[in-house]
Amino acid sequence: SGKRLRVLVDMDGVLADFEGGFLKKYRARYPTEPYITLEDRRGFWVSTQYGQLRSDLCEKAISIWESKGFFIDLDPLPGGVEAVKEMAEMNDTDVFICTSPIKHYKHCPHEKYAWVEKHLGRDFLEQVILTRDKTLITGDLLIDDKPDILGVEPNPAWEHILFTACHNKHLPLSLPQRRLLSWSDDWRAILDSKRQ
Ligand code: DGP
Repeated sequence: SGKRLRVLVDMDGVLADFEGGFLKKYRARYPTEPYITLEDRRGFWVSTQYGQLRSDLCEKAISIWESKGFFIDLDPLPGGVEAVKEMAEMNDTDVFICTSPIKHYKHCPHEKYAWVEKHLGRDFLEQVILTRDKTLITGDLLIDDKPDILGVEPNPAWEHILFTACHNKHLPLSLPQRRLLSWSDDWRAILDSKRQ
Protein backbone atom coordinates (compact mmCIF):
# COMPACT_ATOMS: atom_id res chain seq x y z
CA SER A 1 0.00 0.00 0.00
CA GLY A 2 1.07 3.59 -0.65
CA LYS A 3 0.65 6.82 1.26
CA ARG A 4 -1.84 7.54 4.01
CA LEU A 5 -5.42 8.41 3.14
CA ARG A 6 -6.77 11.68 4.56
CA VAL A 7 -10.53 11.93 5.02
CA LEU A 8 -12.28 15.19 5.91
CA VAL A 9 -15.73 14.73 7.43
CA ASP A 10 -18.21 17.60 7.77
CA MET A 11 -20.14 17.97 11.02
CA ASP A 12 -23.58 19.61 10.53
CA GLY A 13 -25.81 17.42 8.36
CA VAL A 14 -23.22 14.59 8.30
CA LEU A 15 -22.35 13.78 11.93
CA ALA A 16 -24.74 16.11 13.79
CA ASP A 17 -28.45 16.47 13.01
CA PHE A 18 -28.58 20.22 12.29
CA GLU A 19 -31.89 20.06 10.35
CA GLY A 20 -33.71 17.96 12.96
CA GLY A 21 -32.33 20.03 15.84
CA PHE A 22 -33.29 23.26 14.09
CA LEU A 23 -36.89 22.20 13.38
CA LYS A 24 -37.45 20.94 16.93
CA LYS A 25 -36.19 24.17 18.55
CA TYR A 26 -37.87 26.45 15.97
CA ARG A 27 -41.27 24.83 16.62
CA ALA A 28 -40.76 25.00 20.40
CA ARG A 29 -39.82 28.71 20.28
CA TYR A 30 -42.34 29.77 17.61
CA PRO A 31 -45.25 27.33 18.07
CA THR A 32 -47.77 29.45 16.13
CA GLU A 33 -45.53 30.28 13.15
CA PRO A 34 -45.45 28.28 9.91
CA TYR A 35 -42.53 25.92 9.37
CA ILE A 36 -41.01 23.73 6.67
CA THR A 37 -41.07 19.97 7.21
CA LEU A 38 -37.85 18.08 6.51
CA GLU A 39 -39.65 16.46 3.57
CA ASP A 40 -40.23 19.93 2.04
CA ARG A 41 -36.73 21.30 2.65
CA ARG A 42 -34.96 22.52 -0.50
CA GLY A 43 -31.65 24.35 -0.77
CA PHE A 44 -28.72 24.34 1.69
CA TRP A 45 -29.60 27.59 3.47
CA VAL A 46 -32.42 27.12 5.96
CA SER A 47 -32.86 30.89 6.42
CA THR A 48 -33.34 31.40 2.66
CA GLN A 49 -36.24 28.94 2.47
CA TYR A 50 -37.85 30.33 5.65
CA GLY A 51 -37.50 33.86 4.24
CA GLN A 52 -39.32 32.69 1.10
CA LEU A 53 -42.15 31.32 3.27
CA ARG A 54 -42.53 34.74 4.94
CA SER A 55 -39.84 37.39 5.00
CA ASP A 56 -39.72 37.83 8.82
CA LEU A 57 -39.16 34.09 9.31
CA CYS A 58 -35.59 34.43 7.99
CA GLU A 59 -34.39 36.18 11.16
CA LYS A 60 -36.50 33.89 13.36
CA ALA A 61 -34.73 30.89 11.82
CA ILE A 62 -31.32 32.50 12.37
CA SER A 63 -32.20 33.18 16.03
CA ILE A 64 -32.43 29.42 16.61
CA TRP A 65 -28.86 28.44 15.66
CA GLU A 66 -27.44 31.63 17.21
CA SER A 67 -28.86 30.60 20.61
CA LYS A 68 -26.76 29.11 23.41
CA GLY A 69 -27.08 25.35 23.47
CA PHE A 70 -28.11 24.86 19.85
CA PHE A 71 -24.96 23.15 18.56
CA ILE A 72 -24.13 21.11 21.68
CA ASP A 73 -27.69 19.75 21.82
CA LEU A 74 -27.63 18.36 18.25
CA ASP A 75 -28.21 14.61 18.13
CA PRO A 76 -25.70 12.46 16.26
CA LEU A 77 -26.95 11.25 12.87
CA PRO A 78 -27.35 7.45 12.70
CA GLY A 79 -24.05 5.60 12.34
CA GLY A 80 -21.86 8.69 11.95
CA VAL A 81 -19.96 8.57 15.23
CA GLU A 82 -19.37 4.84 14.82
CA ALA A 83 -18.16 5.26 11.22
CA VAL A 84 -15.72 8.04 12.11
CA LYS A 85 -14.33 6.02 15.04
CA GLU A 86 -13.89 2.98 12.77
CA MET A 87 -12.24 5.12 10.07
CA ALA A 88 -9.80 6.58 12.62
CA GLU A 89 -8.78 3.03 13.63
CA MET A 90 -8.07 1.95 10.04
CA ASN A 91 -4.49 1.46 8.91
CA ASP A 92 -2.92 4.35 6.96
CA THR A 93 -5.99 6.53 7.48
CA ASP A 94 -6.24 10.00 9.02
CA VAL A 95 -9.66 11.47 9.75
CA PHE A 96 -10.38 15.12 10.40
CA ILE A 97 -13.68 16.81 11.22
CA CYS A 98 -13.87 19.83 8.92
CA THR A 99 -16.63 22.25 9.84
CA SER A 100 -17.54 25.88 9.19
CA PRO A 101 -18.60 27.79 12.31
CA ILE A 102 -21.34 30.37 11.92
CA LYS A 103 -20.13 33.99 12.08
CA HIS A 104 -22.09 34.61 15.29
CA TYR A 105 -19.16 33.17 17.30
CA LYS A 106 -20.48 33.54 20.86
CA HIS A 107 -21.45 29.85 21.30
CA CYS A 108 -20.85 27.89 18.09
CA PRO A 109 -17.06 27.23 18.07
CA HIS A 110 -17.05 26.28 21.77
CA GLU A 111 -20.05 24.00 21.38
CA LYS A 112 -18.59 22.30 18.29
CA TYR A 113 -15.50 21.27 20.32
CA ALA A 114 -17.75 20.23 23.21
CA TRP A 115 -19.87 18.09 20.85
CA VAL A 116 -16.78 16.29 19.54
CA GLU A 117 -15.51 15.68 23.09
CA LYS A 118 -18.95 14.41 24.17
CA HIS A 119 -19.55 12.04 21.25
CA LEU A 120 -16.06 11.10 20.01
CA GLY A 121 -13.92 11.62 23.07
CA ARG A 122 -11.32 14.12 24.25
CA ASP A 123 -8.52 12.70 22.07
CA PHE A 124 -10.58 13.44 18.95
CA LEU A 125 -10.28 17.21 19.61
CA GLU A 126 -6.87 16.86 17.87
CA GLN A 127 -8.77 16.14 14.64
CA VAL A 128 -11.02 19.22 14.58
CA ILE A 129 -10.59 21.81 11.81
CA LEU A 130 -12.76 24.93 12.00
CA THR A 131 -12.63 26.89 8.77
CA ARG A 132 -14.93 29.03 6.68
CA ASP A 133 -13.01 27.95 3.56
CA LYS A 134 -12.73 24.19 3.09
CA THR A 135 -10.98 24.56 -0.29
CA LEU A 136 -7.80 25.51 1.62
CA ILE A 137 -7.70 22.18 3.48
CA THR A 138 -5.90 19.35 1.71
CA GLY A 139 -7.31 15.86 1.84
CA ASP A 140 -8.25 12.94 -0.42
CA LEU A 141 -11.96 13.03 0.42
CA LEU A 142 -14.41 15.56 1.84
CA ILE A 143 -17.71 14.03 2.95
CA ASP A 144 -20.13 16.95 3.09
CA ASP A 145 -23.86 17.60 2.56
CA LYS A 146 -23.35 21.03 0.97
CA PRO A 147 -23.70 20.68 -2.82
CA ASP A 148 -21.34 23.52 -3.74
CA ILE A 149 -18.17 23.86 -1.68
CA LEU A 150 -16.38 26.94 -2.93
CA GLY A 151 -13.55 29.12 -1.70
CA VAL A 152 -10.37 30.87 -2.79
CA GLU A 153 -8.70 27.66 -4.05
CA PRO A 154 -10.18 26.85 -7.48
CA ASN A 155 -8.80 23.29 -7.50
CA PRO A 156 -9.19 21.75 -4.05
CA ALA A 157 -7.14 18.61 -3.35
CA TRP A 158 -10.13 16.57 -2.18
CA GLU A 159 -12.90 14.78 -4.02
CA HIS A 160 -16.20 15.97 -2.60
CA ILE A 161 -18.56 13.12 -1.70
CA LEU A 162 -22.07 14.56 -1.38
CA PHE A 163 -23.69 13.22 1.80
CA THR A 164 -27.43 12.93 1.28
CA ALA A 165 -29.58 15.24 3.40
CA CYS A 166 -33.22 16.38 3.32
CA HIS A 167 -32.23 19.55 1.41
CA ASN A 168 -30.11 17.88 -1.31
CA LYS A 169 -31.78 14.53 -1.96
CA HIS A 170 -33.75 15.81 -4.97
CA LEU A 171 -30.77 17.40 -6.68
CA PRO A 172 -29.58 15.73 -9.87
CA LEU A 173 -26.02 14.58 -9.32
CA SER A 174 -23.66 16.61 -11.46
CA LEU A 175 -21.27 13.96 -12.77
CA PRO A 176 -18.67 12.84 -11.81
CA GLN A 177 -19.85 13.66 -8.27
CA ARG A 178 -20.39 10.66 -5.99
CA ARG A 179 -22.86 10.39 -3.13
CA LEU A 180 -22.94 8.72 0.25
CA LEU A 181 -26.64 8.07 0.91
CA SER A 182 -26.18 7.64 4.68
CA TRP A 183 -23.65 6.06 7.06
CA SER A 184 -25.30 2.70 6.20
CA ASP A 185 -24.08 3.19 2.64
CA ASP A 186 -20.69 1.75 1.61
CA TRP A 187 -18.28 4.44 2.89
CA ARG A 188 -15.51 1.83 3.18
CA ALA A 189 -15.64 1.25 -0.61
CA ILE A 190 -15.36 5.02 -1.22
CA LEU A 191 -12.25 5.16 0.99
CA ASP A 192 -10.78 2.09 -0.73
CA SER A 193 -11.34 3.68 -4.16
CA LYS A 194 -8.94 6.49 -3.16
CA ARG A 195 -6.17 4.31 -1.75
CA GLN A 196 -3.01 3.94 -3.89
P1 DGP B 1 -20.91 23.41 7.08
O1 DGP B 1 -21.95 22.30 7.29
O2 DGP B 1 -19.58 23.07 7.71
O3 DGP B 1 -20.79 23.83 5.63
O4 DGP B 1 -21.41 24.69 7.90
C1 DGP B 1 -22.52 25.44 7.52
C2 DGP B 1 -23.19 25.98 8.76
O5 DGP B 1 -24.21 26.88 8.40
C3 DGP B 1 -23.88 24.88 9.53
O6 DGP B 1 -23.74 25.15 10.91
C4 DGP B 1 -25.32 25.00 9.09
C5 DGP B 1 -25.45 26.48 9.01
N1 DGP B 1 -26.59 26.99 8.24
C6 DGP B 1 -27.60 26.32 7.66
N2 DGP B 1 -28.46 27.15 7.08
C7 DGP B 1 -27.97 28.39 7.30
C8 DGP B 1 -28.42 29.68 6.92
O7 DGP B 1 -29.44 29.85 6.27
N3 DGP B 1 -27.64 30.72 7.32
C9 DGP B 1 -26.49 30.56 8.06
N4 DGP B 1 -25.80 31.64 8.43
N5 DGP B 1 -26.04 29.35 8.43
C10 DGP B 1 -26.78 28.29 8.05
